[in-house]
Amino acid sequence: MRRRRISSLSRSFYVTTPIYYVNDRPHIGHGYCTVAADVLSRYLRLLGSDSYFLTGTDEHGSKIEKAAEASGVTPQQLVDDHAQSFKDSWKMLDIQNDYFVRTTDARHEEAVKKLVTKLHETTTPDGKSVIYEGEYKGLYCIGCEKFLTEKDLTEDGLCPDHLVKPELLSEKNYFFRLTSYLDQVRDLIESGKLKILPKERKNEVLGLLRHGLDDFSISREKVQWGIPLPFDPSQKAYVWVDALSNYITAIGYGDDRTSFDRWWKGSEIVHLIGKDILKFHAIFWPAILIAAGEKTPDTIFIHGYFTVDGQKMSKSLGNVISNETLVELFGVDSARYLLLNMFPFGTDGNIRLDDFFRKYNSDLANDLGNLVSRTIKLTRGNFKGKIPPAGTPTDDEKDLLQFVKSAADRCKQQIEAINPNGAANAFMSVCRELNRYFDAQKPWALAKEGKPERLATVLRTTLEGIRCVSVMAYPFLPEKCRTLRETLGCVPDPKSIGEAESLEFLVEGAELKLDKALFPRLELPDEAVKEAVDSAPPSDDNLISIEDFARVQLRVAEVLEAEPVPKTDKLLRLQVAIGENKLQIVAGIAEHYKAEDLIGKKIIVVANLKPAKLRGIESQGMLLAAKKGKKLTLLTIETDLPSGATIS
Ligand code: ME8
Repeated sequence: MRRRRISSLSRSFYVTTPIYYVNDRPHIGHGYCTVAADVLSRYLRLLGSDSYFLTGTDEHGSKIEKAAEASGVTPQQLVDDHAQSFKDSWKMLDIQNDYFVRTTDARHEEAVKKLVTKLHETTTPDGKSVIYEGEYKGLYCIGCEKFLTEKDLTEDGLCPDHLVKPELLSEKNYFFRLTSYLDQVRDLIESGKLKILPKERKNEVLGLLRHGLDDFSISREKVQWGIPLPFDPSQKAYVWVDALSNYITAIGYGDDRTSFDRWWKGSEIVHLIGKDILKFHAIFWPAILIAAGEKTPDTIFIHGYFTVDGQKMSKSLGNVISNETLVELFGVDSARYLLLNMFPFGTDGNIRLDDFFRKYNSDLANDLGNLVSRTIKLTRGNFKGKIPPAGTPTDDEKDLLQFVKSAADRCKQQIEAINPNGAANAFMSVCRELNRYFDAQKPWALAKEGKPERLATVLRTTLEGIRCVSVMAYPFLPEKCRTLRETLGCVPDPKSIGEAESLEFLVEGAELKLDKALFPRLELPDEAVKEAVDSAPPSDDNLISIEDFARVQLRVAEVLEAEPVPKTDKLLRLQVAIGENKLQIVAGIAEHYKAEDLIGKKIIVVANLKPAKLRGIESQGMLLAAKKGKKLTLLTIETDLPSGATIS
């Protein structure tokens, strides 16, 4: 049977991430959704579609007001600084968003005013005003920026997400008549006109709708840092109304009709979000759009959540992994690949840094990187590093071609189903199949047996297969694929997935230029988890008080003895004197200092740490060192202060 060609999608897509709260610093949870949107958008282009990719920051509301006050800066200073850290993080991860929206942009603020004015002037199908004035009494969680009911709270009366007591609020608010639109929203979702994926999430939303929802407040009276309502400037737009509107204000709602018509009305709208904000996106947002007379989104995909070592990532637990950490450890492309491929896109997953190392080594260093190295090595050894002729294909080559084509087809289907992880599995399966083919054909034996024609076919076919991988993997690993393609003498950026449908593309005689391993194997560092978590940047709610800090006893200590801990490359055992007392410290510094060079040095230690065992040896303190990437320097005291002196 002839396989069908991969049809090009030739459609237009509008792909968005949530806009992230700027009171936080970017971490791998934000990185996860943003890299997914980037991969999706790049893939859609490879499949022949247009794509517009939006991300940005959510910058208004009481949360920001409070964070700014706590840091002694103005809200504007805080949001400018934090928005920049999101932009920097996305640049570092090679994210190619088409626009970065900030809710404090004048353009966004003006468009939000137009939207709420429009809603204010509109009546519901049953003739009531969409916006009406009311009195709100209820519990409000600033962390969530939402009202909670008694049933939402934990047994101790706390917000289940932030574990803080919500505030009791009573104020004049404007309300959106959600109840008049719930039937229409349910019809949209039930009919599949608005797809909520994965389908368990669709059921969850339908469950919420069955349960019934109330009208919701769209303004706040006591908040200063927000967009004033044009029809009552004493009230500020509720952050969620302000935030959800970003999806239309960023592409020209109210100020650029051509762009708005093209990307909102004329495109398939795909919102990627986490489960925490499902109700706002799947119910409130479509209802607002229906009321405003605008098209509703086509797809809302709810991706899974990372937990770290079994716990929710949270600043207060100190287990937040930053995007920088991942890039420092693995490089940009591998960080992108790893973020998206630890578990399926629609399910939650627990991660540990050492799982990232294992995945890197098995997929990238081994299945892809090693395949490339050994193919190039044999080509160098037998054909002076030049791409050999294809020769006559046997059934083995024809089967391989079918495998590659069906993998490219699978990539397309997975992207249409918004499953980047499925597309990655498809191209990794090609790597594994190429390895199987290579091992079965034994090109090293063909070389020994003096069969240059067959050897040429096997190497050429493997190189062509690697080129196909460089197309399918390109949205995940753009820089590495460019390098790989240049090595193979191809244009760096593949134009279309169609290039992965053929095993006859390379130019015979072109010289292979790769001179170093694409994905060198990485050692799994013992302390990776700890270091990575420690390097998360400080943020507003992991600040500690002076009293907390005063409990830590920092003292000058003199190193009396130092020796390597047997059977490890990293640990040294030190005996230090702190005045009259002695402490034993086991420290992971053997790669940076020789034991004998430490004797006599005055260092700084935490002297009141609970003892812990490392490799069976008790460690009674901790020494202070400065660390960046692989470089580590102990903090030492160069004056004549005696050991035992306190640091304050
Ligand atoms: O909710 N695992 O912003 P936010 C995976 N401003 N994804 C995670 C994650 C984790 N551990 N933590 C966060 C807001 N995310 C609002 C959105 S949109 C109009 C307004 C991702 O900074 C996930 O996509 O709390 C989640 O939905 C988003 O970050 C929440 O970001």
